[in-house]
Amino acid sequence: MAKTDDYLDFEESFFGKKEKRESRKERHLFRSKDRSKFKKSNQDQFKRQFQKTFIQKRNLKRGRVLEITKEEILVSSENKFYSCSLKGTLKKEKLTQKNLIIVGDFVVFEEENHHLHLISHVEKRTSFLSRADHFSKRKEQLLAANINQVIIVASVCSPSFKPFLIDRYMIATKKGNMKPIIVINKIDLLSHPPPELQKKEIELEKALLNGFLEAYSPLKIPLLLVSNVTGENIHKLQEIMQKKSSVFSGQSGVGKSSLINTILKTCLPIKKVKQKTNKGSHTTVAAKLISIAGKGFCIDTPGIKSFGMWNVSDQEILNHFQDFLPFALSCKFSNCTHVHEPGCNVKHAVQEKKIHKLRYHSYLALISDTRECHAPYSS
Ligand SMILES: Nc1nc2c(ncn2[C@@H]2O[C@H](COP(=O)(O)OP(=O)(O)OP(=O)(O)O)[C@@H](O)[C@H]2O)c(=O)[nH]1
Ligand SMILES: [Mg+2]
Ligand SMILES: [Zn+2]
Repeated sequence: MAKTDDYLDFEESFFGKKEKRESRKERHLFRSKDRSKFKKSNQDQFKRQFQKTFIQKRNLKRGRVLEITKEEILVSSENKFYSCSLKGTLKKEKLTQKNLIIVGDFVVFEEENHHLHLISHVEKRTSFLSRADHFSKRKEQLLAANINQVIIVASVCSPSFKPFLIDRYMIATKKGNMKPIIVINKIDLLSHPPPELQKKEIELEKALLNGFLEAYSPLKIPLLLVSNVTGENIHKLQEIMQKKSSVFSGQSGVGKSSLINTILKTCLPIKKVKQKTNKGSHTTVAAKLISIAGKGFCIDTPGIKSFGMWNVSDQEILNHFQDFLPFALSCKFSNCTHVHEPGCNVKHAVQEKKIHKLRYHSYLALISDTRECHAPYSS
């Protein structure tokens, strides 16, 4: 959306499409009051000032969504909390998105009565994390908004390490305009395994992790091996989170809430991984925004069953695999997809161990998913 459309969008939330003329009148009046300040070249400043005046004049409030439950949307504004719901006109706009509003959104709301507040406008997001909805693959499900970085949490042994899930997260992270940070938790289990884990399983996990480190360390993506039990590298994660907004995302049971509890001294509920299935218990049920003592934010999210990428093209997947590029230049066909074509130099580089096989297998899995209409990778 063009920058100048931002405030038109804002006005439309309040006036509706039919009353555009009224909103235009109001905007012109506002501009004419101080021509010197708002030159055409300074649309951003104009938009902010117009919005501020509009909010004050109508007794509206601006705040940030902290939590969304079945009962309410909890919004914080100037250190106070408000229980809100969505205004009817907004709900009608549901098109391809499963949810119109998400934790981290900046919203404008109005008081309907003492207990009820109605959200009439959701501000344009600077960044967002989304995936294809688990049930209806044709809908986009937003997970969090207006954040700097995604802490992609995985674990070893319990639940077992799933390297392929990480590329999916990284693609969604970059598409949503954020930075990925990979955190592999429960590293203590490799040196001090519980009795229920067999030696063979531990060896397999170690080999998988070593392969992953070999393949992904050269990519220069921040990557931490941590343990919430021994405290290994927790201070490094804490440093990364300072003065930033981060969203913790990953499978159920990998220890997202546990890590947040340790770092931010919160009391988020946590639950054991089910021994029978080696899967998490889906303990966190709703995303929650927590402030870091005035120096940033952190969002805890429910563990996901699957992460289907939303609206990602083959080219976007290929762009993610920058390490293929030097080899792809020498493929026989310039439009080689590196899947089935003869004379593919990428495949040759995999055989020669110049591209790590884990990277190539991850690429193949992602490409095959886009062919199957964004089918997700299930745990
Ligand atoms: N051994 C070990 N266990 C851990 C570690 N971190 C967390 N756990 C345990 O893992 C289990 C699951 O932790 P949670 O924090 O509830 O996991 P979660 O990712 O928030 O799970 P959902 O809310 O279901 O998405 C708990 O029993 C924790 O005590 C760790 O570093 N090492
Ligand atoms: Mg949790
Ligand atoms: Zn090729």
